[in-house]
Amino acid sequence: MSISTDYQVTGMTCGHCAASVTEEVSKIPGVTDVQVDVATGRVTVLADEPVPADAVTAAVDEAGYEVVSA
Ligand SMILES: [Cu+2]
Repeated sequence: MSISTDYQVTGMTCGHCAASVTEEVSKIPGVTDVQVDVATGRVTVLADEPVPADAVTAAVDEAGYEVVSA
């Protein structure tokens, strides 16, 4: 079963930003796919187990951006 959760992220401006966020969020256990829409700042996290929002927030922060809402 795949769980899909959307997050709103600020600061992303290009494909490199999207790649950085994808790389960091993909490291979270259980995450199977990450889809980033730079234009809207929407990050969709697909996982096969519940992923704590704190973990996603921390990973996005690690990439250099900020989650503004989940
Ligand atoms: Cu960029």
